[in-house]
Amino acid sequence: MAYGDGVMKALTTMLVANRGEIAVRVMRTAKAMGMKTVAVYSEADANAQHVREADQSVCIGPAAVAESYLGIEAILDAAQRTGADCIHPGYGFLSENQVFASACEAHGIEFIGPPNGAIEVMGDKARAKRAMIEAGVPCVPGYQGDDQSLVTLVAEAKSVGLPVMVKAAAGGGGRGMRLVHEASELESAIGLAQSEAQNAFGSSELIIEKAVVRPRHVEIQVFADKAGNTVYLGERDCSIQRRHQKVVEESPCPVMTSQLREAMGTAAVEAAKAVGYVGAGTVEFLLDEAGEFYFLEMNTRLQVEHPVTEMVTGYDLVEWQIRVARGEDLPAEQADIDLFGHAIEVRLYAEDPSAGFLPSTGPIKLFATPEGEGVRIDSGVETGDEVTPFYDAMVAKLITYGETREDARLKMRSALRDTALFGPLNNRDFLLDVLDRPDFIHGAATTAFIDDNYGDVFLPPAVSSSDLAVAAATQHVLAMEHHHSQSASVNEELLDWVSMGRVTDTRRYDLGEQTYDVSLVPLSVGEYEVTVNDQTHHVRITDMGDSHVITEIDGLAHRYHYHDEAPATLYLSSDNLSMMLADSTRIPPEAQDAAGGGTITAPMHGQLLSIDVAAGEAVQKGQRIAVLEAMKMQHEIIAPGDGCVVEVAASAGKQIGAGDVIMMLELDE
Ligand code: MV4
Repeated sequence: MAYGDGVMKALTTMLVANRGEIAVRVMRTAKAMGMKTVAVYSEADANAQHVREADQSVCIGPAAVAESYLGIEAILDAAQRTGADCIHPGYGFLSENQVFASACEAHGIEFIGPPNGAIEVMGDKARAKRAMIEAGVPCVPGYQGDDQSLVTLVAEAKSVGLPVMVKAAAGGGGRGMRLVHEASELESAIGLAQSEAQNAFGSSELIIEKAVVRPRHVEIQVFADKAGNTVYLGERDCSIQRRHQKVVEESPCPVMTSQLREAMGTAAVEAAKAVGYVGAGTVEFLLDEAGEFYFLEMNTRLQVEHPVTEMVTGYDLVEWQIRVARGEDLPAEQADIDLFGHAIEVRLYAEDPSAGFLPSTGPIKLFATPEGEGVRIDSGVETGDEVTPFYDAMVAKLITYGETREDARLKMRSALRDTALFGPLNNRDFLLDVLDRPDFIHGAATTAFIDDNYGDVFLPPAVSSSDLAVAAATQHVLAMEHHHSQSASVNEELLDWVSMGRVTDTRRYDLGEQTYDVSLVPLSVGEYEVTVNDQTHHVRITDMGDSHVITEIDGLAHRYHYHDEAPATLYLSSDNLSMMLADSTRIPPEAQDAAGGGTITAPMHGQLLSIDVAAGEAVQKGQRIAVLEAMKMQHEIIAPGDGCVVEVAASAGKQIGAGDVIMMLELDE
């Protein structure tokens, strides 16, 4: 079918060629519009939330993306078997893949995305830039020509003027990019960039641009229907990024004016029209300190951060995509599109900020998020699910809305304080810190924000003695409840407590270098005197649910999320700190034994500090064989019995996931 011929298509069944939060989010709108939904999944995702929420689901292969979510044949086959008449690609994976888009068309399946030609032009920085210059869209001054000889590139860089950005034409999102300050470095930098580009993208083609200093990343959401109507839906400021991964996004951009918005919006619409765009697209610009803007690239998909645009415009962009795919006109004209209030989105990643933001995996023991007016959570996991190492580390997005930017910011702080993710380490505490930085508060953050404010690691705030007092009181109450529920044989400890009223309950938490000895004395039911090293607190447990506890510490009320792994471990999350606390006086010896006899696995995600034995060595029961550091605590891994080391599977200094094999022992009978 040709675009713009006015033909309407009835679309009844949507296959979503994606996973995680975006698959869940897309299916919700499809369902709301009366469509049947089909999920595809890899073997690692057999019980994932997007599969649970779909009407039908089809396994498309093993965990590795190349064998599942990138498998064009298997996905088209799933579409045919389930009668899907359209495919939504989400973001990432096949969303900007021309081969996939045309294969859908060849199979008579509507690809919910732009026409092939638009994907093709925008996928090549040099072609995209030439098309934009032709269309009158402001671009960063530079060179995007065919002559790729070293002599020409160096000469062009000099005439553009240093500093310059050297970018791979086939790259994107910051990959294959380098900044050159000195003329003397040009030749080697360009040579290196060419070989890197060849290796990474199969093409050594480069473009050269004047480097914009401390820009903001401001992108315009555009939408076009098949009749050629094209509009812009305001902007998103995505300046806060870590290594080209967005962390916080918002709309409107804090420094936007109505004149600038109209200029950028018009330029973005021209960009879309120049490539015959259809559907949802995003035109990325750099905005410099003088208020000049420059085209960077166009993303030919629905983006991760689209919810902030939905919040300030009131439109459902997935609904718009479906209407456009059916052949309908855009639901609104430019003159009708207004922005109201302010929206902020943060990305919750399963990663370890204290270890360079390395991905963190494992079972999710608790995922609790707040509900309320002006708070939206887009997530792809629930309590009991698992974060696996195969896919992107983003597990959820929190989006808040307020009348003003400050309203939205305060609402986000409060939403994050009410969020707990236990199991995989995550960036919640980091996000809270970002929200309170002066540059963010003042709307002054540029792309230099993370470098200006943080190094390569983020160290969480220090644990307070009142947090540890709450931990001890919570563990005490849970243990008492457990004894009560097992009342057939009344525990000695409980008997002591009942008959004498007061018995000191002691615990020891090792956190990094520090050891905290905690002693708890019950004063009355739910009321304790808790001493942490030398500091004494008065703790009252005022309310306790399955996953939250409200306490009054020295007269001040606090709310915590918790997850209990009796008898030793308690996950606890305060307003700004997520903790995993293990009471070393209660770690049972059997918990240190490995699951499969001689298979020694990591009890939790962490960094292996040492491996103390080598293959072939004999070990004795109780001997330390490795040390794991997790959440600033050192855990000794001990041999569960006498035997011999068959194989060492992990190495010291490396991150390791919960359940990963450290070594194999052969235990004596
Ligand atoms: C630039 C630039 C400065 N000058 N180009 C990074 C991602 C890719 N989309 C383009 N990027 C940049 N291109 C010129 N001519 C600075 C960046 C940049 C950046 C852009 C957006 C968001 C975050 C960024 C972080 C570092 C550098």
